[in-house]
Amino acid sequence: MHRKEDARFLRGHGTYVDDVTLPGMLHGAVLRSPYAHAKIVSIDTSAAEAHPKVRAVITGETLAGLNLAWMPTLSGDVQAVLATDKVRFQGQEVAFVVAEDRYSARDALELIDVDYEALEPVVDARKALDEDAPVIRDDLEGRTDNHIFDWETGDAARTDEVFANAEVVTTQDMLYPRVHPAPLETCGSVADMDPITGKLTIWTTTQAPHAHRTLYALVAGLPEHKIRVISPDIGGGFGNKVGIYPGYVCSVVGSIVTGKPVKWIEDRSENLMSTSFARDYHMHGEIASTKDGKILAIRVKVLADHGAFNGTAQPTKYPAGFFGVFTGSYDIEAAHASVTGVYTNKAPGGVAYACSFRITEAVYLVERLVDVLAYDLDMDPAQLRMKNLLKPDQFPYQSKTGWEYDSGDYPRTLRMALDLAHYDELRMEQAKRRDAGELMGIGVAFFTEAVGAGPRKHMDILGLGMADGAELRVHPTGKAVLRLSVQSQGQGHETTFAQIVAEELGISPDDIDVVHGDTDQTPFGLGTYGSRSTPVSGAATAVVARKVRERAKIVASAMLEVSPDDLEWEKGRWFVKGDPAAGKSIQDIAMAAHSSLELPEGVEGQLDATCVYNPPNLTYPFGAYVCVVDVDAETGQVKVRDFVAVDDCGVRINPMIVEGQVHGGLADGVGMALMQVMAFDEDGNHLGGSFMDYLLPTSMECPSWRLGETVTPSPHHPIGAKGVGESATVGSPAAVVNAVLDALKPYGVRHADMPLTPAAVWSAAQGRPFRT
Ligand code: MCN
Ligand code: CUN
Repeated sequence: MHRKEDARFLRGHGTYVDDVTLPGMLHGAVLRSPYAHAKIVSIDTSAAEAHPKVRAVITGETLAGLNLAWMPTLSGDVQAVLATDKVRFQGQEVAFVVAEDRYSARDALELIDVDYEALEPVVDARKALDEDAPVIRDDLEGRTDNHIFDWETGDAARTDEVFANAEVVTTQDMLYPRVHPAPLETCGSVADMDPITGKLTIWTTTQAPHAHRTLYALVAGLPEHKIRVISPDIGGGFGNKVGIYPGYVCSVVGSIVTGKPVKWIEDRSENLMSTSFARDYHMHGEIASTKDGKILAIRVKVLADHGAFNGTAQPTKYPAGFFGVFTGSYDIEAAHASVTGVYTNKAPGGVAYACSFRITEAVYLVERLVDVLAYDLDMDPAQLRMKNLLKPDQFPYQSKTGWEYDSGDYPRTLRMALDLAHYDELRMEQAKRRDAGELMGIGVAFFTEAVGAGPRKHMDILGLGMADGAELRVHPTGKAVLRLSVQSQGQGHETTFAQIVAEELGISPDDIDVVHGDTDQTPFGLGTYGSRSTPVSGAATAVVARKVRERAKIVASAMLEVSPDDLEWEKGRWFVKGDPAAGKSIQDIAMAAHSSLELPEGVEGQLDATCVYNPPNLTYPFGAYVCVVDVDAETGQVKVRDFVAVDDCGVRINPMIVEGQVHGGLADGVGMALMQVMAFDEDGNHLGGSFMDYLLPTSMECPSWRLGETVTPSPHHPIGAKGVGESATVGSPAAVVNAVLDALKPYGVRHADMPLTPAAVWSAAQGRPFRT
């Protein structure tokens, strides 16, 4: 089925936040810090205030008077809305100007005079815990260092024991660099505080409207029913739109102060410099095995750069997200990881970008380690994986770090990927090319994700349990409206969620409207990230549709004057067992449910139903990827020649949308592996503030993806579906990097960090003799 939303998106009729225009609306602009670390000595706003079109200039001091200078982050830290004491990263918000138009607001920023006293910045996370490192968070009481948290998982003693007795131990340091989700639409908001009703309406780029509303209520002290958060069409989120940014809060304060609606929209540089980055994990990995390649244990130490405020979004109990799944898809004896988080003078964030809560980092780590082990053992990396993959009869599988993988048939999926790629022929071709001095590489990666957070007894964000609501109303004529707590940023929810209802009730998807992204119109729930919409809200949708079906059964039994027990369901109608002609369609039943038909005692009319779904477990999608690259030895340029991706996300609701999700994620992977990085100079200046420097992949860098699929339903999900929105971003970087390093094998290069730009590839090969 084609996407219902395409009718408006492809014709340019979407409504994004920047399309919202209200009568009398004013425009805001943010003054940002040019320093990574500096004391604010004074701020003089008088010249800006004198600008004829300026209506208000807001500083940290203004906010402090309202008790709004600091706001809570999603990780229980606090973050400056506008700096009061000092600035802690380049691009940090210092003042907010509200003017009659966007140009005047921007012009007035230049009239604000801020006197800074530069401080030494902490740029390298590896130096953040040095004795003499400047303390970034001196706002926090009793702070004498830049340490945020230590977290560990697995069994350290058992792991050490296995390592001590192992025949082979291989270690590798690797960096998963800082990257940015960079959605096409930047972040923004339009805040409208109605001075008469006292109701605040905020149109904003958010993946989690209900969670945002509750946070605004807690921060601003406004009652929740006086706040309406509307997330209209979103031009890509990729995790960038999970958190609350200072600009959103400033637009609200701007509206309160001026009594007019205030719009604030970031430009590209602001988006890249100040909003949620992703990754930035310095990882030390060790893998133990037998001489013939049976993997025994994995041991990991991570240093996590969280920037100036700990703003990562993840369930409370998991400061390193779901990095705990770093044992990957393998049957091992023991595992242990420790993660230390530190503050640096960089923008906060830390989870965003199709990561499934740090599973991207975990998969990259284990898939690089396996390849490094293959290199050391001189084994074929595909065979090494096949030898160690979990077997179908091991599911549900209890991992050594406490996760329960719900279902899988890994060997079948890997075999399919290798067959589709013609793996054996590729290896023969590679041998020939090497003889001719050419660099060709074949990279394999296998991943398992844990998505659909999550069971309420284990998971919450800022104390809010991770369940989601769904509400289904069936109108008298048999058309329906489904109301959801999750929000689509381009994933096609209006189509796929209508399809779930259609499948359960036999109503055409065209007759089912999906409403989301408006807290006044939808039930509470924690929103869209970590590919949780299908695992959680998709389940809620199936359950609510089944409730409607059961109500329809009672109405049908009254219509047909038989006992409900004598009725049988076939898609779209209830009929009398043994008499298929005697039946009622769901449309007839809907009309009867609203009519004067006499229903049994205690049965209400209408067919509407609601559900709150608390998932019993996460879902565990998986996949096998094969990437083929050609590398130009003289320039270091990498060309991705072929990419085969076999994904298993359980039952697929809309295969076309699933493929689109996979295509997008594969492009992300090529981008991260080969070109994307947020770099900083030694003063903490951000070097990737535009798309001239921060490189996104285009169709030129991407091959024509070749996809395959296996279907292993989730046993605990009502329709057997698992999430897929982030799978390819999680699984593909390792495949690309493994391919490039496989190409460089003749030079004896074992590892090189992303991004593998031509310069990085060329340097890695320099000064090393080529050996076939
Ligand atoms: N789907 C399906 N069958 C399945 C699983 C999913 O048909 N077995 C469909 C779903 O119904 C949905 C889509 O595939 O329409 C993605 O579903 P799901 O895996 O549940 O992920 P979410 O809807 O929760 O989307 C979030 C996920 C995340 S966290 C990021 S980051 C990301 C991603 O989706 N951001 C995206 N994909 C994106 N795609 C676009 N176009 N834009 C983004 O910002
Ligand atoms: Cu981590 S990016 Mo998505 O979960 O919104």
